[in-house]
Amino acid sequence: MFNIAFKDVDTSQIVSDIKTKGYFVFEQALTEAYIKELLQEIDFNQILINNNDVGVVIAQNVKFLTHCLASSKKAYDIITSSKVLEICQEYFNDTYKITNHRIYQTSKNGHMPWHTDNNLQRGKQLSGKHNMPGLLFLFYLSDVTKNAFQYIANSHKWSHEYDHEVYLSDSYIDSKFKQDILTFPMLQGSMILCDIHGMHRAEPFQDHNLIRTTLLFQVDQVGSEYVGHGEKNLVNTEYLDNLTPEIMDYLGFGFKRSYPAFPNTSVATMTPHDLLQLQKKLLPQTLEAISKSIIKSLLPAESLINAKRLLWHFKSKSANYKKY
Ligand SMILES: O=C(O)CCC(=O)C(=O)O
Ligand SMILES: [Fe+2]
Repeated sequence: MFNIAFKDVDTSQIVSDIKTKGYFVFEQALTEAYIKELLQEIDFNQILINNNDVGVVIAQNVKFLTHCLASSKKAYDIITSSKVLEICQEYFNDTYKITNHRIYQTSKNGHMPWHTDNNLQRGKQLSGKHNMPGLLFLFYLSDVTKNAFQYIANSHKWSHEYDHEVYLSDSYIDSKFKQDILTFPMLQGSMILCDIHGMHRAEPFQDHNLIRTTLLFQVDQVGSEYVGHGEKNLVNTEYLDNLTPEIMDYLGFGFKRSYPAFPNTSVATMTPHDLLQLQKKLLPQTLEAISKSIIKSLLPAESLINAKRLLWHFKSKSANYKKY
């Protein structure tokens, strides 16, 4: 999963960098082969519609697989890796929990506002900022040349002055902190770790050929006064081959979570282009469903069951025949 060079980095060095500078970055922390396998677990072209599973949804120009702990073993293994847990253990001075996670694919254009991630929510709505310590983990799953992560140097020390704001405007940041903006274009596999109190964003971009894929997760030291803080974690039990009391606590076993999955999507959050593509796919399926329904209404239910029986016998016989 991790390159040897990253495994060899002293955890205390990582933690001390975050505590002083507010961030730590490492180029190509994940191996290329690992990312390839991880991406094979996700089909970004298969969007959830009446699908009885977790999967990909669309919010404008970004496709999200929010519940990746339920559908990507490779993502689960990164999120619960001993390196990540060691960093958390050393960074936090009390128990910590993963509060949100997702894999997302940004394409064509994007303009994310400057923000911090120490958010408290009431339902879907931001209700304020909190002062719990927290870490944001970001892994580039594609080469990121444009739309790179940006961080304002030392902002983790002053962002609380803006706790009454949801975002800061580009013009305000340019006027006051332009010289402090750090931009991190890096190759696939690179990792960025930052204090959630730091002011950051993904650099705005416009490029019809660009697709950026990212794994993000956030870990907060959730205090007892913040019961319910965080999104629910849907985990595939098949993946839980490394369960310890520490991981159970980190994943939030038995801990209430009241935030809805991010982002909040519906057909209305799709772009006109994606909606049209969807209609194209739905049209033949709609016609097929109509003809099936006409046949069903014309034939007695008994004959349909008999037809299904015969078809099953026929199929299983030909399958058996093929075996020999
Ligand atoms: O994708 C990025 O570079 C930043 C994402 C981010 O800050 C967020 O989703 O809160
Ligand atoms: Fe963020």
